[in-house]
Amino acid sequence: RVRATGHSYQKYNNWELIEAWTEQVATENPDLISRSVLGTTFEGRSIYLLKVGKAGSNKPAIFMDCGFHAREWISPALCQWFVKEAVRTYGLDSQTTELLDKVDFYVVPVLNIDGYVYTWTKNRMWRKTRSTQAGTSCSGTDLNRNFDAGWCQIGASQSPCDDTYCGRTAESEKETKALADFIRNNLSSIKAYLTIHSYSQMLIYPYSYDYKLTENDAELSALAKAAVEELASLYGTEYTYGPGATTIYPAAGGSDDWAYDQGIKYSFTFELRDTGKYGFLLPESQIQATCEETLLAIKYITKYVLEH
Ligand code: ING
Ligand code: ZN
Repeated sequence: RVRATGHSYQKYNNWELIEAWTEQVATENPDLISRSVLGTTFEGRSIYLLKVGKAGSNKPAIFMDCGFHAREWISPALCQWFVKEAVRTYGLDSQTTELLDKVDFYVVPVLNIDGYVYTWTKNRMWRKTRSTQAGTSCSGTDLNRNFDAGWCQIGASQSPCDDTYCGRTAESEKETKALADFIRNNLSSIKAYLTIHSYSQMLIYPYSYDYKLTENDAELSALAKAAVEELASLYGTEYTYGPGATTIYPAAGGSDDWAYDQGIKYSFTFELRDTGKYGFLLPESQIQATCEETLLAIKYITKYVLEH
C-alpha cells in the first residue's frame, strides 16, 4: 500500500508524490475513484487517468486534464484539489453528491510528466515535452500545438528549438496520441472537455486556430460569462473570456479546438491565476484560493452541461 508521504494539497508536489497520490486516493476511495493508465510518455512514465464518480450505467462524462505545459504548476495542483474535494464532500454536500451521482469526471492529473519532472530538476521555465528526434539537438514539442486542428497553420512553430514547436506531424507525441485516442474512444459519453493552463485569468473556448466562430458561440459566451461570474463571487478574481483567437492569441493545434471538432460542444481552456505578477511562479500561498474559486466555475459548467 503506497503512502504519498510529504504530499500536500497546499503545496506543489513533484511527480513522485503525485504518482503515489494517484494510487493512494484511488485505493482509499474505491467507491468513487478508479485509476487506469492512459498511455506512456516519451521517457516511459505512466500517464494516469482517474475516473471520479459514483458507479452507474450510461453516465455522461466530463474530461479534464492538467499539466499540458510543464511550468504551469498550478494546473496539476488544481486537478489534485478537484479530486480531493470530490471525495471529501461526497455524502456531505448535497450538490457534489448529486453531481458525482450523475456524471463521471475523467481527470488526468499531469499529461506532460516528462516536462513536469524537467521543471523540478533542470529548468523551471520549461514548457514542452522532452521528446528528441534525429537531425536536431533541441528537444520537446508543445502538446497544445500538436493536435489535429488546423495543425501548425498559425501561432505555432515548425522549428524544434522553439517553445511552440508543433511537432513532426499532428499527434506525433505519445502524450497527444494517448489523450486523443481516449477521447475518440469515449465520444459517446464525453459531454465537456476542460483543459487547465496558466496564467492570464481567462476562460477560452474555440476557436483558436481560426477567427471563425463556433456554431454555438452565443451559448459558449453566455456559459463562460456565467462561469467567470461564479468564479469571481468567492474572492473577486476577474477573468476575461471569449474565443481563443481574439481573446488570447491565434494558435493552431490546441486540444480544446480539436475536442470541439470531434463533436464535444462544451470545450474550454482555463488560464488560471495570475495576470503576470508571479506568472508561472504562482506562490503556494495562492493554491487554495485559486483552486476553490476555479471549482465554482467547473461545477457551474458541469451543472449546465447536465441540463443541456
Ligand atoms: N496558453 C495557451 C497556449 O497553449 C491556448 C493558449 C489555448 C492556445 C487554447 C491554443 C488553444 O498557448 C498557455 N498559457 O499555454
Ligand atoms: Zn499552457
